[in-house]
Amino acid sequence: MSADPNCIFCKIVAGQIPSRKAYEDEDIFAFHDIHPWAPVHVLIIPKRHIASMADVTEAEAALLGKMTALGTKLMKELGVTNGFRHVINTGADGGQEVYHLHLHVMGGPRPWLKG
Ligand code: DGP
Repeated sequence: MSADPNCIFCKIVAGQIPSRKAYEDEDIFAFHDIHPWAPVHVLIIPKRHIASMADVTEAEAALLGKMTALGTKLMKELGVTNGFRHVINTGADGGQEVYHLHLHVMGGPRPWLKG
C-alpha cells in the first residue's frame, strides 16, 4: 500500500497535517516528534505505508538501512554531540501507538533513562 487515507503519518507525508520537517527524499520523511522524550527527538518514516516492523521483510533492508543512517546524520546536524538512541516500537506489547512504521531517534540529556 502506498498511502493509507486513515493514517496520520501518511497525512503528514502528504502535507495534510502540519509537521516540523527535518528531512525528505523520494523514500523517506523525517519530522520532529510532537511529544518529545528527549531534547532532540525526530521520527523517520518511509513515505510508503508500512504498518510496523512486523510487516518488514528483507525487501525493506535497504530502506531500513537508509532510515537508520539518516538518524545518525540528523543527530549531527541538529547538534547532538554526546550520544543518541534509535528506537522502534512494534505492536501493542512493544508500545506502538501509530501504525505507520517509524524510527525514533533521540538525543541530548536523557530523562527517559532512570538511574
Ligand atoms: P509510538 O509509540 O512508537 O507509536 O510513537 C508515536 C509517536 O508519534 C509519539 O512519540 C508521538 C508522535 N506523534 C503522534 N502523532 C503525531 C503528530 O501528529 N505529529 C507529530 N509530529 N508527532 C506525532
